[in-house]
Amino acid sequence: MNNNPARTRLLPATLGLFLSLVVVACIPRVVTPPVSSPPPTTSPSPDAPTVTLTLEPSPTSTDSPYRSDFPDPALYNWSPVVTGLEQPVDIQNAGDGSGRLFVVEKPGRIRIIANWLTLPDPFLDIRDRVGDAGLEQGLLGLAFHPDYAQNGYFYVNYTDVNGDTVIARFQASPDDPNRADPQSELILLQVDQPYANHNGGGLAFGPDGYLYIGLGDGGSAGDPAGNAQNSDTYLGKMLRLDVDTPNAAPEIWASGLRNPWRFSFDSLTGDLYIADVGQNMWEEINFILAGTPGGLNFGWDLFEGMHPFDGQPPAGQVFTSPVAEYSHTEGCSITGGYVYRGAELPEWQRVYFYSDYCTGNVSGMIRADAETWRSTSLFQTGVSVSTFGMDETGEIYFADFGSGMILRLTRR
Ligand SMILES: [Ca+2]
Ligand SMILES: [Ca+2]
Repeated sequence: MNNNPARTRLLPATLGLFLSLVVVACIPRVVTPPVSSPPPTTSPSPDAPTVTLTLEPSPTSTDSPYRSDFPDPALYNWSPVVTGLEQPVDIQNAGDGSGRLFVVEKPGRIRIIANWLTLPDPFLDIRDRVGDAGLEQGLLGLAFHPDYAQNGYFYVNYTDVNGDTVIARFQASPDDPNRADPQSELILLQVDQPYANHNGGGLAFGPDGYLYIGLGDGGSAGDPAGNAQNSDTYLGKMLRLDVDTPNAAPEIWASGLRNPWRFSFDSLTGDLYIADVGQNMWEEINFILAGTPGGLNFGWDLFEGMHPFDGQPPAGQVFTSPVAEYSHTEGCSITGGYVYRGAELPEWQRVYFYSDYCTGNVSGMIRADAETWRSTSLFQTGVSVSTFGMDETGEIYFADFGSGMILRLTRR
């Protein structure tokens, strides 16, 4: 797979815990829009996606983005919070001061954890319109409007009974903060899915107030239709949507993605981390510094991770390479997480947590300096880590898909 040893130094999985995997991104890191981006159009429609090249707000933090090492993981536990949820795939908070966690169950419900207990009645139940036959199908993502406490709006990403992607808004009940009306659905976007897999599924509001939507390449294997590099489809893209303007069309924010399974914004800096699931050999993490214009191309399917995959890149086209990758000797399906920004474990500040669904290893990634990222395996959980989540105070959690358990990082 054309692994260039000058670019990466990969350690075999048998070396076990606590050995650093150092990945230095030497392929030119791109902070300008690709030269071959199509120009923005003035009449966006779902069939003619637009590419937006506006500048994001610059980060306001003066905190250093760098750190040189990790805390000793032996001093920490992942402590069970609740168990018994059904196929949890997302964990979110409403940002409304309630302290609740909202867990997305793949078959089509959202459950509430309050005071360390799962409430018996779901927050939302839309199993009647969710198709979840495939492993990668179902109710997949949730994001709360930044003004949720005032307007009660939240957004979901699911595959419907036809297997197609739906992005929809719902509203919490004005009478009961623990219930939302399934009939309040307002569909904002539908995207045809040619295959059952690679539906992406993540949602997150960016520091610009837009809703970001992660979509996979449509599925099968090897992106047979070339969707991720085709600017005429939303498949294989990161979209962003102005949800506060009625009938606004989504914009293509970034392209060249295979199946982004969990992306998140650093809650302090606004930096964006996108974990993209690999095909045959390489799992990857992409990083976009806050303030970077849209229009980046992350390479799939011309590249898998940092390695050529299928076809010759067009002359003049520039690609943004991942800041970290690992091979299928160490896992098989990345689960992206969050940069820790909580208060209880300040020694974990600036560490980005991620995992691998197949191995259950929870890893951390840090920026050692402007050019160097460092990753290390931290915890061997032995379970299927389907998603991470953060509560309102920035403490970090993950979900075990198999047992339906939610666990929280705590000091021993
Ligand atoms: Ca699909
Ligand atoms: Ca890539």
